Amino acid sequence: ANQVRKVPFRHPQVGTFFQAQPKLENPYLGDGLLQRLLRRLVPDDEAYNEMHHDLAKFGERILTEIDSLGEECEKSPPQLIQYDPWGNRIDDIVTCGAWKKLKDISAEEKLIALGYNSKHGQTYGRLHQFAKLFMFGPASGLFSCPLAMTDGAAKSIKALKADSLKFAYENLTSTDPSQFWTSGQWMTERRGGSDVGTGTETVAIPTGEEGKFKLHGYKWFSSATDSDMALTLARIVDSDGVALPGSSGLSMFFLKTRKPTGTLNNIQVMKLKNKLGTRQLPTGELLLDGAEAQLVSTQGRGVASISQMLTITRIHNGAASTSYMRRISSLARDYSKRRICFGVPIFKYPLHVDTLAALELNTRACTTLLFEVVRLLGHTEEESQKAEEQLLLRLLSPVMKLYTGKLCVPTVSEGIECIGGQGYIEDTGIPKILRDAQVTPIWEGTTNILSLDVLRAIGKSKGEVLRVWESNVSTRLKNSVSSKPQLAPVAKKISEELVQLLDLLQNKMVHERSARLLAFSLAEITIGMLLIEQAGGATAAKSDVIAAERWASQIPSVKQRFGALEEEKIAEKDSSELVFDSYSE
Ligand code: UCC
Ligand code: FAD
Repeated sequence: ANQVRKVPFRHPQVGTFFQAQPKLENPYLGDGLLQRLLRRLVPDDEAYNEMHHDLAKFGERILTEIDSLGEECEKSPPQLIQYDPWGNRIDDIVTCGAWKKLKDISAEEKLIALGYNSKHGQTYGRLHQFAKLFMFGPASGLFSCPLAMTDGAAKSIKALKADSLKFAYENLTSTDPSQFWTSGQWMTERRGGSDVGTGTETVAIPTGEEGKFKLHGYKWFSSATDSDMALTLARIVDSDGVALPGSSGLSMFFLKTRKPTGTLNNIQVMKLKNKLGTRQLPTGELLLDGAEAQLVSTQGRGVASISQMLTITRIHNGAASTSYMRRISSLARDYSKRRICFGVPIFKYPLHVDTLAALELNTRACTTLLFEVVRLLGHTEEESQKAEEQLLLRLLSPVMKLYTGKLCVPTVSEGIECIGGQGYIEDTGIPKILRDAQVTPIWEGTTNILSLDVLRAIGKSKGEVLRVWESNVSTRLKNSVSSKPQLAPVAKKISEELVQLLDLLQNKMVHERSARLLAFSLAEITIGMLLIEQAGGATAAKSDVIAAERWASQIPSVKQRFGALEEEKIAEKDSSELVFDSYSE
């Protein structure tokens, strides 16, 4: 009767219960779809086994080494030291040790080289490379960003076939950390990032030496400001100091960021930007004050030339967007096994599992679209490349970038909610996923700009690209149904959507205002076909069939999507009325 009950929360005790921490999975071994997809896309056993072992090993390295380096980059963001103690302007961008180590790891793990030198061919090389990048993304402390631009620069320089740039190509694709270079891509200026033709004020003044210029201008956004080189745009001025306006006045230039002495190449880093996310990444404003540069495009073909680079960086962007979805889905499913609410682990609640399934479906959808574009990239780089695949790559790379970028933000947000209040706590490392995801629909072309790019691709091919797309999707749907007749109803739904979309296009119901709707429909129909193909393939799991069925039943129909615009229910003037109600300039 005199017993004293133990009081668990009496000072200094804080109770005996501690929150369950979601465990990071090996991003390869924990991703069944990725494994099955690669097995199907790489039929050669020897090549596949080599890739499989490398990816499993790399997954382990991410768990044991890389992920914590990425965390350190978030905790120790880059700093700009503009002056030394003696008053000299130095513009030193100080990055943490982990950032430098991630650069070394990128070379050692061949994160760029795999896309250029693979003994099993280009398609295999690109698939292997992007599987690694996809795993690396959320762990990389945003080193994925300089890698994207490095890959884009390597591809552009390779295409130029210029002896004078061979050394740069070799550095960009090197596997030796001491030789490995990264590249910047400086397009955006104060006046505009979408409208580069009007926005570019940078001028290029000939030095008198063949192909050599001095650049003067202000680059408003430069990520990876610590890179070794950059490709950039400027306007060549003639002897009267006059330059052509607009896009046709732009040319592409190569420059090294530092002189042989190690000082900056007449470049001043004016500031590092204070950003919502991507805080690990040194994004600066640069004043080019006579930076020495080499003209590397035909004069006036700057935009068309840098577009090669954009195709690559946009594919990397899709890999990053999708990788954020995979990371949050993986953490959320693990958490569901550990977190107990109302007496049972939350995975026991069908409502919660439906929520997780929606995350998983979005992730799978984007994964299949990403690897389709990667496969096409590899094919178009093979010697036997086909014009049709070139067209498909041109259409589907902006579609994939915009769709994955758009979907990753709500998907990551929902995934964070699945981890409850802990998902919102900064030092869990989880909130940064949402911050970093939010940039992917913005940089490398916003959703609207890329939707317009889809119209540009269709217009430039005079519609041929759509004919090729239609025939490709239809044939692959038929093949999947032949190998697994159970898929016939799902394939029928996707075929019907395809027909509806082509009808709209034929009747010219697609115009600038509906460019987004078109791009989303193209993405969702293509994904429908890809999920069905995966479900009908030799490596299919039961969950692949479920994913295909769910996708087909949940995507909005083309009719629903375009209906309102088509019937003029959304009049242009009404949108303005809605937006600018009570607004005064
Ligand atoms: O944001 C940036 C870096 C961020 C960091 C890297 C992250 C990577 C992912 C990391 C993951 C973590 S760099 C800045 C990115 N900036 C953009 O993406 C620009 C967005 N704006 C556009 O894309 C616009 O549509 C423009 C600039 C291309 C529009 O320019 P124009 O001059 O008005 O366009 P035109 O006149 O229609 O096209 C000029 C030529 C045409 O060729 P020709 O003359 O032969 O007819 C076009 O067909 O360029 C061609 N062209 C293309 N070709 C234009 N776009 C493309 C394209 N996408 N592919 C092929
Ligand atoms: P704007 O062009 O001003 O767009 C504003 C809005 O208008 C957008 O929603 C857009 O979709 C819409 N819009 C514009 N035109 C149209 C149209 N015709 N029809 C319909 N809608 C339209 N750039 C580089 O060159 N190099 C870099 O390394 C780099 N790094 C970056 C890093 C970060 C963190 C960020 C945030 C940006 C970076 N950028 C970089 C810039 C980036 O590419 C641009 O911000 C982006 O392309 C958008 O351009 P903008 O900011 O000028 O937006």
